[in-house]
Amino acid sequence: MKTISQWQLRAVFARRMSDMYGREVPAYTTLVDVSREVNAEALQHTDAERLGSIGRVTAERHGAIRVGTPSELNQVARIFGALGMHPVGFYDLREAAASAVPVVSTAFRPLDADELERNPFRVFTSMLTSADPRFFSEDVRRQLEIFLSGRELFPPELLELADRAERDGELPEDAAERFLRLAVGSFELSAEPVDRTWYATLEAISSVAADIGGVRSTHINHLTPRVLDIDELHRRMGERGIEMIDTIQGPPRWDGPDVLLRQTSFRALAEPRALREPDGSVTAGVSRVRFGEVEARGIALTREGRTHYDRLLAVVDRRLAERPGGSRDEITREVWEEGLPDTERGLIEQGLAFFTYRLREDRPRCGPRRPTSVLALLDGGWVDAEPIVYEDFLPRSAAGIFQSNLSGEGSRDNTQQAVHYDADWMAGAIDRHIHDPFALYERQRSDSISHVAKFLGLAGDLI
Ligand code: OOG
Ligand code: NI
Repeated sequence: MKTISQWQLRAVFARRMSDMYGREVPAYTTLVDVSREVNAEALQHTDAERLGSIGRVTAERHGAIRVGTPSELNQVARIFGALGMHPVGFYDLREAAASAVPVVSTAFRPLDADELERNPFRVFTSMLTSADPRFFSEDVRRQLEIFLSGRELFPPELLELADRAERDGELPEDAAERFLRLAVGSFELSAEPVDRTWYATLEAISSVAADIGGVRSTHINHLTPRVLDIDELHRRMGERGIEMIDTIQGPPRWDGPDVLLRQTSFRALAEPRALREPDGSVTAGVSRVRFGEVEARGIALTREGRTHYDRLLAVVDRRLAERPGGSRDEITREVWEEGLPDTERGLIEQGLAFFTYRLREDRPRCGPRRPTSVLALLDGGWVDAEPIVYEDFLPRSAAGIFQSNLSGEGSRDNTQQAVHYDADWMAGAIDRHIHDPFALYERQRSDSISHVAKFLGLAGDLI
């Protein structure tokens, strides 16, 4: 019988999730249509595919899901493991958000360049920090734990199939179909009535907590297509009557290279949701927990580049505070023009961004001594530099996405001591290594350099 490999499972899963979400949240379909339109037009520009082939970009999505406990997170990791997606990065959004966002997160995604090229599906996955007393009293925490331990997000058959796909690297066709059906089904919005009182108890603390711990199932919170011109997309969505948040988060539009990630979103319409009243009757309610988001991806920054980026953002905040009423976009652009090199070469020279290097066909065959630095190889025409795309997320933008989704500020008692969570804690909870995004990009860069050095017979390390 035919077998389906992990990357094929991933590609089909991403496509079916997209179809399902389009049925559940129709504005998402508009977003995908407009993204496609904008991408087709962007292809007219010569460098349109510099950060990914149009095939990859068209299929590219990220999703966001939220779970309640370490053991639910562990199960999610098994399901994504089956799809060749591994946990990368640790995000503590409790500190990144001004209002109550009691979660810690990681992103499941493919690791290797060829796997990313086949299908780069990634899912930002958050877990409720119910042990943090700044958000949850002893009493609520106990109730939450009882509630969460009594629910089953993923059927055992799904988890068994996931383990098998992860172990074997593939599934026979019929098992693959069963796995995909169960997996997509577990991220649909459940029709089961929501207990109104319990939901409201959590909502007073944080609407994120209610969305996660107030219901007996999980659901996809949003799916995000990738677009090559996010400013144009923002404008066109407005024309179609879909009101986006008024900012694009992350770096500004400017004439220099795009780095990291720019994102913008809209709040989805209210969706019908059955409620169970205290007297046991079921009434028709609505919930507004889901939304649409779109993103443009840029070049991955090195650790130094990232520190520099965070510094630039701090300058933006300061100037904005000094100039009340000033335009954030304009100030960000101004800060970028002062503070960031406006060419890819400049980013390389200052060690701010990641590139891979490839020997040029028309490289010099003889002549003066061969250079010993990457920059000299580049300037001398030996190699081309290709930007490495940023495959991860930004805590500040993620917090912004959560916040744009909240119905109220929630509450938080900062006199209580925070509970510490970190990447090691999460690795223990899901029994898997949490990959460091910087290390993954660095490996891609240094592999390409070793290859060049070996081919040219250059002794020692290139700097
Ligand atoms: C996840 C928010 C983070 C992003 O794109 O930064 C995110 C969520 O709302 O569950 O998706
Ligand atoms: Ni997102």
